[in-house]
Amino acid sequence: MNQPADTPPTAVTHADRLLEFLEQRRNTLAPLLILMHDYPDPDALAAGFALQHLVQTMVGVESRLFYGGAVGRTENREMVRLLKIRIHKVKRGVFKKEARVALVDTQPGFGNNAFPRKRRATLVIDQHASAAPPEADLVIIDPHCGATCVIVAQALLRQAAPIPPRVATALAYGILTDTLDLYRATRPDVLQTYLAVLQHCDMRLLARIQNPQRPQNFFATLGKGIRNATVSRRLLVSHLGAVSTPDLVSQVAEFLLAYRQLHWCLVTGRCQGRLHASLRTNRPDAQAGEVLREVFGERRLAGGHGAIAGGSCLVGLEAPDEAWAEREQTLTARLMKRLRISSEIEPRKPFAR
Ligand SMILES: [Mn+2]
Repeated sequence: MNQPADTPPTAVTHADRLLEFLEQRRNTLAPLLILMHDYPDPDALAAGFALQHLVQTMVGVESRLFYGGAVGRTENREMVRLLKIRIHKVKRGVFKKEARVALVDTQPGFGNNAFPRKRRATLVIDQHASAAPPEADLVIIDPHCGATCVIVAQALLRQAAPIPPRVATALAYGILTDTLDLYRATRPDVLQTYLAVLQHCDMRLLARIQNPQRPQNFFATLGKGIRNATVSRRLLVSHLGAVSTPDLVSQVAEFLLAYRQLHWCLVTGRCQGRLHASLRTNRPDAQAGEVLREVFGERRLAGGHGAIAGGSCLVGLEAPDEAWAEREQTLTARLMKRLRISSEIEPRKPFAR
């Protein structure tokens, strides 16, 4: 066993519960479908990919990995391509009655996945706290694990078999991105798990995923995000207008949060009839997910944790420009109110020419 030392009882329990469940259900797991959230991030991809590997090696069940939306970020596309992660877009009819569904990095009832309402899941593995426990045969929710893929990694590490380089590389990158380079890895076993998978990593592939070559539209969108930025007190807001993928919205938000003296950053982008918003904060105790849910008004439209939140609302494929602008302004106004920033101060445009 190559289980990390100092694993606290809770983490052991989660990994053990998962292994026990797979063992018990080994003859009734097929056909298994693993569902990630829409616009899957590296943590969702790593959790799904590692679960697929675990189920295949441990109980011999082949599964397929599904997502909604798109894989947008250049890093994430490179992750999928270089690690040869086979993912399938959710289409109508994939959730057949006989299919067993495992959700990773999301839950039934969350607005960010394609899982049918009122359907019971087989397995849920997630790091996001939820108001009501999801309907599933096994539910593992650990809000302090840093990244959902940590839970799957710990189960894999408790197996005698070595972790293949492609799976280990996915896990390492998933942990790094979800914990902001381990800054949010507050529990010792998260760091231990990272170090344990790192030993099996393909470092060259990891470096290529982290430093990809980027297309023209990335720089065009980033330039727009910088020029459009307005600052009121410690809040920066930037509306990108039309974007090719919602991942650009979160990427620009992360980039702009680095502007000195900011505490909060909100970036929006219009994509396929929906207004996508990303909220980032560097306040240690802030709950960005809660704040963004309040700003959206409807709870299921947004989600997140600590420093990171995202959400989207329908505006309409044919909506006129005024409808989009109105929604952008409403979100901004509600966020300012929530952060107690007076709307009477004229916002600065620090980077406009
Ligand atoms: Mn995650």
